[in-house]
Amino acid sequence: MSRSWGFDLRKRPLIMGVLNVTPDSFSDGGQFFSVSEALARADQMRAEGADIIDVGGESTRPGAEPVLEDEELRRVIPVVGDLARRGFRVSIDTMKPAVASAALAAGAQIVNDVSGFRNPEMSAIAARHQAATCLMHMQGKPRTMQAEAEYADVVSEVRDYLRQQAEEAIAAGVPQEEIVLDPGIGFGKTLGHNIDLLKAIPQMKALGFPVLIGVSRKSFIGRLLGSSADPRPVEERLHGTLAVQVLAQAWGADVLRVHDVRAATDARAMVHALIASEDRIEA
Ligand code: HH2
Repeated sequence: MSRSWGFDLRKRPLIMGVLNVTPDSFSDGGQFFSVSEALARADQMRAEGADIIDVGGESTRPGAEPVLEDEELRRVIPVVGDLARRGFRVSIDTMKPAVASAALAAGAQIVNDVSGFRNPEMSAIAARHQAATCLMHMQGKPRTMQAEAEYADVVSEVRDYLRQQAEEAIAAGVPQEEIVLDPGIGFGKTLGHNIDLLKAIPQMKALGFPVLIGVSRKSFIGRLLGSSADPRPVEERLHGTLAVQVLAQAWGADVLRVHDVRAATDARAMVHALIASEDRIEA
């Protein structure tokens, strides 16, 4: 299979289902930590309509401790290999070149790097495999990023960073038509920054690349539904998540990264039916 995002000609956003093979992810840590639990979860997400499964072995939640390379490999490679053999479109969520490389060799199609290829080895690996990529903006590192969330103009800083990372990746030989950009909602951003970036999806798209948005169950939703001191718990953020995903789709997001696949595909279908042009509906 070619290494591509496989964009839908009907122009609906792709749904990327989150598969965290971790003990400590912020909303589902420990739930899919064994290979068999992870595979069962992937099967369920595919049955619910996920277009891509995003496999991650290191939590990037604020404050998370880094995971050693061997441990990350041990968590994700058996899962990636099994899913790829069974025809899933798999993305590998990692910042580590060795993990990206092993996952691509095991059949992953897409490298999803929350640091946006800060490590130039990532571009070299993606170029060697001619892989599809998601380049995300993150300020700082997960362990400390929320303490460092400061920008003069968040939209232009994030946009300039993404443009620069995309240019560097292309210069290194990463296929341009397979690059997707992501403003990195919740990664070194305050509540206000997240809102500004979501409203700026059309400006991000103006860079000429598809845009991925990941808001599922994130803390800014908990804080908007409750308060900063008393946020809505993570398992009660689905309705808020869907509202944001609906708007992101209407504003032009091309990929939505979600935990609740059935809810997301239903919402996607409704938005598509209501706002798509007629030729798209018939396509
Ligand atoms: N968010 C998370 C992880 N990876 N990748 C992209 N491209 N965009 C995102 O917004 C994004 C991402 C964080 O969510 P989750 O995987 O559920 O949590 P954790 O990092 O704790 O495993």
